[in-house]
Amino acid sequence: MKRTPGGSRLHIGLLGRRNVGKSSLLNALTRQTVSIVSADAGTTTDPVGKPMELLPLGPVLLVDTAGLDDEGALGALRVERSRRVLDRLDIGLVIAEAASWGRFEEELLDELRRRGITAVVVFNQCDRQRPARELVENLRERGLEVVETVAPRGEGLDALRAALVAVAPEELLATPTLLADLVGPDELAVLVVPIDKEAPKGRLILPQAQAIRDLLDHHALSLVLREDQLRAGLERLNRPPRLVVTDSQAFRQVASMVPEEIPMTGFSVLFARLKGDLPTQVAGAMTIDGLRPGDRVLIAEACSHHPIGEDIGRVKIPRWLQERVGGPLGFDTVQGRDFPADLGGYDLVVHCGACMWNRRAMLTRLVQCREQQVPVTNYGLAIAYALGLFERALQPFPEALAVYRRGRSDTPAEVRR
Ligand SMILES: Nc1nc2c(ncn2[C@@H]2O[C@H](COP(=O)(O)OP(=O)(O)OP(=O)(O)O)[C@@H](O)[C@H]2O)c(=O)[nH]1
Ligand code: SF4
Ligand SMILES: [Mg+2]
Repeated sequence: MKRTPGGSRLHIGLLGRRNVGKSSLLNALTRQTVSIVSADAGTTTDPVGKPMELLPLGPVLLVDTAGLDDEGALGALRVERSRRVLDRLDIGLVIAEAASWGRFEEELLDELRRRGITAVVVFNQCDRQRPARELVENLRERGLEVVETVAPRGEGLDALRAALVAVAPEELLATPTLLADLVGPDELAVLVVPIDKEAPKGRLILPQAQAIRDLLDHHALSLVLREDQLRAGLERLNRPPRLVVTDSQAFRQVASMVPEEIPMTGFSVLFARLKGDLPTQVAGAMTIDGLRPGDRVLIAEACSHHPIGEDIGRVKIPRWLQERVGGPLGFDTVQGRDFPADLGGYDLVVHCGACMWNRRAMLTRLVQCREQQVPVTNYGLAIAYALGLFERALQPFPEALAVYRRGRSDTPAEVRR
């Protein structure tokens, strides 16, 4: 796992009465036995912190606590220790059984509000009893996220992740840089910008402009050139650039000119990291191998533009994917907010880099895909995969590369191409 200082992890507390399933929920979220679970009330006696990567949010610290309704002298001590956990929480999951929701939970919600901790209500044990509709509506009217789970079966966890994305503070969702961290101060990035008929007249598109600005902000150097100038541009340098970034449409051409030892990637791969969640979208791209002629692909763009000529979403990506699959696929294209609520008919979603959006909007889409078990990737990743340049495009991102290599070693050879 990525080393992230504790301070920049989102701290999420699992709170509630004894025996509601706090520890079961922690274990389900981490897919490990972190906390002991038992039918005896008061099993967890001390707060247990578990750092983890909670996709698609990123690094979090989950803190299991003792039941806050514990009794007796020893119980009071446990409660006190668990209460201290509140001092460092960003989000408190108020976990309850539907049948026993009452004053205790309402007071806990009040306390969280007073302390400025965002609350999410989790009704666990929903296999036994689901909460009354009026109660859920009442909580939602108060602006609370409400989810229903069955922790031992892992049910409702996607909804819980979605609720966490919805309430997570903006600054925790914002990744600080687009690419400057891959380059370093006073080091050089070469940006390859094709000027073809799809390029808007007289200006750069937003991802290119943002990349240049990010490099300037972080005192890195940039050399911006067209793909037909790349060879000459590289020859003039007295030392290799730290990174070459290309428009994904020119991947093949650029990869053939950039020596293997120079890390190379695409603008939209950078955006998968910045706005979305790179590992999820890497895993999504890898499902291209499982596509068969006749399967359906949703191409989604976050903003609307008039398609011109060999439009990337409408012409190039369909062509490259079909070449890879070896037969026709069905494509639908949506723009802006016209993303279908029901993704049931799709085998893959290929999303644009969402440069116009904040990260939360993109993460919400990723969660939506995940909930409906539809793999999702983005333009650059899909193109790199379809063209057989995936490892090359992931070279600057060791974690994503590890996801890819693990996935490959888990995939039987006959499914791979
Ligand atoms: N049927 C059902 N049982 C559950 C569910 N979640 C937890 N349990 C069971 O409820 C009991 C208590 O679960 P724990 O996870 O230990 O509950 P806890 O809130 O951590 O309890 P304390 O640590 O004692 O405060 C165990 O027997 C679990 O197997 C659920 O969703 N459905
Ligand atoms: S939001 Fe998407 S479609 Fe719009 S310019 Fe950015 S990457 Fe392209
Ligand atoms: Mg417990």
